[in-house]
Amino acid sequence: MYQVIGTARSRAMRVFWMLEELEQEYEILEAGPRSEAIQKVNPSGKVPALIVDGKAIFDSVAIMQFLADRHNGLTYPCGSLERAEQDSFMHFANDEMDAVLWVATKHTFYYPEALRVPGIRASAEWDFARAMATLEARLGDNEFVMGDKITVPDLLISHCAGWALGAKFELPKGKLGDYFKRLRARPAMKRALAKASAHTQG
Ligand SMILES: N[C@@H](CCC(=O)N[C@@H](CS)C(=O)NCC(=O)O)C(=O)O
Repeated sequence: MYQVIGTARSRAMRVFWMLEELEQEYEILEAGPRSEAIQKVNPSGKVPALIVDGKAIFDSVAIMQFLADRHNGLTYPCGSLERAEQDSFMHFANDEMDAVLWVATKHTFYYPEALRVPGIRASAEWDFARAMATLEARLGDNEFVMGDKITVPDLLISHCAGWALGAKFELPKGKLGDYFKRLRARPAMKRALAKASAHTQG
């Protein structure tokens, strides 16, 4: 059985969701960033980590793609043109959404106060709005970013959109708003949330 180190309020949520989509069993080892449990397996102290066959894999995106490849779900095969496009959406989400939100988060409460630059928030909102315009154009009338088939970047994008909402960034309405709602309504997402929350409550 897979083990995931992390919490629902971290990027580990992406991994729980992916495991639910793939209908894989997993155990949550609840531990936060910089905790002793994560530092034992990941020198950076960042969550999540996936423990598989005694080996720890880090980085939520690497973990999600590994699981998709291993269980042949939510992905196109390596070397296909579709996979190249799918990967480009992964990089888009990481560069234009995750990185922007992470900078804003660090300057809001994560860094020691002396290092926080409040003005960063305005530039992050500007970058995020541009990312939303790009995504809207790339999504078009599709159900998912790759068309009819849900793939790994949909989960990543949706997780970032939830993060943005929590951080009070403006999220578009219309087709993109519907796309976000569609993803968050997925039964696998709800199962992941219920399992992670039940875990947190003990
Ligand atoms: N690219 C990594 C980022 C991991 C990351 O930054 N995780 C946060 C929690 S969501 C963390 O552990 N931060 C601790 C730190 O930066 O010190 C991933 O996607 O897993």
